[in-house]
Amino acid sequence: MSQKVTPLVEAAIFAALAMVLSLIPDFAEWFTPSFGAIPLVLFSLRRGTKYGILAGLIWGLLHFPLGKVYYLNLSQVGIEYILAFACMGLAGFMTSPLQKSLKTIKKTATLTFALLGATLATLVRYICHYIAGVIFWGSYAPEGVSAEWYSFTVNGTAGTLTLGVVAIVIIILLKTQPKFFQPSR
Ligand code: 218
Repeated sequence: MSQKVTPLVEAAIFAALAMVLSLIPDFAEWFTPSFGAIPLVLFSLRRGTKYGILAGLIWGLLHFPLGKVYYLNLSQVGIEYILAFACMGLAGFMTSPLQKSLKTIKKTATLTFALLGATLATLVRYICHYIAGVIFWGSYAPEGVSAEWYSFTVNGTAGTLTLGVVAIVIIILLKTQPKFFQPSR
């Protein structure tokens, strides 16, 4: 396959994988971690920000034909299903330092860069959900709870749990398959 299409094909595959994991039911309502973030962050670390954002966009857009969008209004959907998912590609900021440190067998540096990328991506995504939560989801807050605090607890918990599951998989993959982060073409 031509060198240019390989990362594109991978972007489509990893976006599809992310979407399949997004079909896991929300067992803890909005507190549920986003399992789809696992393949998306791994792919972004492997291929960088440009392809990561592309895969994030595809993942977000796949929610529409599958009828998995929680729709309140257009701006909310734009923030939460396009912007927020695209932001997951920001893990790719760490691709170059990660790949350099993998060449030098610096284990701690390698792990730090990978986890930094995962943290950046998850943080920025859940800041989008926090903002959307304050503006659009405030009426769902329990009696006496402010929109800000409600959105912070809900999206803070979901974001932290998401980063947790992503971190576990990154640690395992760096130990067992470090070559995943060093594509040969
Ligand atoms: C307080 C609150 N409740 C619900 C939402 C909506 N939300 C949160 C997280 C992730 C997603 C994308 C689909 O998984 C959505 C729509 C919110 N932002 N804030």
